[in-house]
Order: sequence, then structure tokens, then C-alpha cells
Amino acid sequence: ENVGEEAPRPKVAVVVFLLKGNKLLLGRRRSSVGRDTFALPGGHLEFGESFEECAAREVKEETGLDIHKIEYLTVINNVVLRVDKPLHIVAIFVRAFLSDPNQTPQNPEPEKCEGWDWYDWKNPPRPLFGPLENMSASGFNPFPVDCND
Ligand code: 8DG
Ligand code: MG
Ligand code: MG
Repeated sequence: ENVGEEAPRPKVAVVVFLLKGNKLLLGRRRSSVGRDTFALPGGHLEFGESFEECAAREVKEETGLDIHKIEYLTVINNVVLRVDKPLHIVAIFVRAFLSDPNQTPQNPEPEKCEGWDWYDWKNPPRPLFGPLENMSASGFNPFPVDCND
């Protein structure tokens, strides 16, 4: 039973709604999970990391951008029991803002993403990454009450 292979375990990811005015940053994925769908920057929590550290590190690695005012929003339990590649990811969603509003997104991981741009959350590019489409459909609003126009 399970010789030479670990039983699958849940992973933790931190995903970032990076807000700029009334827009947010999305990029079309090239990774195998969710290929060709528009998703937020984010990735897996490393051992010993805080959620804020993970958010800032993943955004920097994936977009070159520096963020601040990182705030917890919600958590989602993602279970996809595919026979070939079962996936269970606990995704922590945060929001954040640009430390320097003049910075523009780069694409340092072109094998993982087609590139980043600012989009309207009320009229997002589609297809959205599955978990994100669910949040959109449920009316989830990542914007603080004071910038809701
Ligand atoms: P890493 O090797 O850099 O640590 O990880 P990654 O390759 O950047 O991981 P990822 O797939 O981008 O993100 C981890 C998981 O987070 C992803 O498989 C599922 C979950 N997730 C959501 N929604 C979103 C989203 O909108 N964007 C991203 N990037 N991940 C999301 O549930
Ligand atoms: Mg990453
Ligand atoms: Mg990622």
C-alpha cells in the first residue's frame, strides 16, 4: 500500500487581489492547472512563512511588483478529486495595493503566465480560473467600502 509514494496531502496557497483604483490584476495562466484561464497572482505557502510574506513574495516573483496594506479577506477549501492528480488546496485570499503606484507589472515567469494587466472585476475577462469564477458568481467584492465606484 502506497509503497514509495506519499499519500496526497492538502496544500496551502495565498492568492492576492491586487487593487489599483477600481481595477485589479489578472493574468492568463500557462500552468497545467487552469491553463488559459485568467487568475490572480499567488502561490504556495513556504515552511515558516506568514500569509503576508507569502503574498508579497509570490506577487514579486510573478509580477515584479511591490505591495503593501496586505489584508486577509477569506479562505476557500478547494477539493478536486481527479483520479490521476487529486488536488486539495486551502487558498487564503488577501487584498493588497501597490507600494509604488508608478510600478507596472512585468512577466518574470513567462512559462506560467501570458502576462498581467488591470481589469474590471465587475466585467472580468473570461474564462476566469474556476475558484475565481465561483467567487465572481457569488458576488464576492474584494474592494474596500471606500473605493466602490
Ligand atoms: P509556487 O510554485 O510559486 O509556490 O506556486 P504557483 O505555481 O504560483 O501556484 P498557483 O497554482 O499559482 O497557486 C496555488 C493555488 O492557489 C492554485 O493551484 C489554486 C489556488 N488558487 C485559487 N484561486 C487562485 C487564483 O485566482 N490565482 C492563483 N494563482 N491561484 C489560485 O483558488
Ligand atoms: Mg508562484
Ligand atoms: Mg502562481
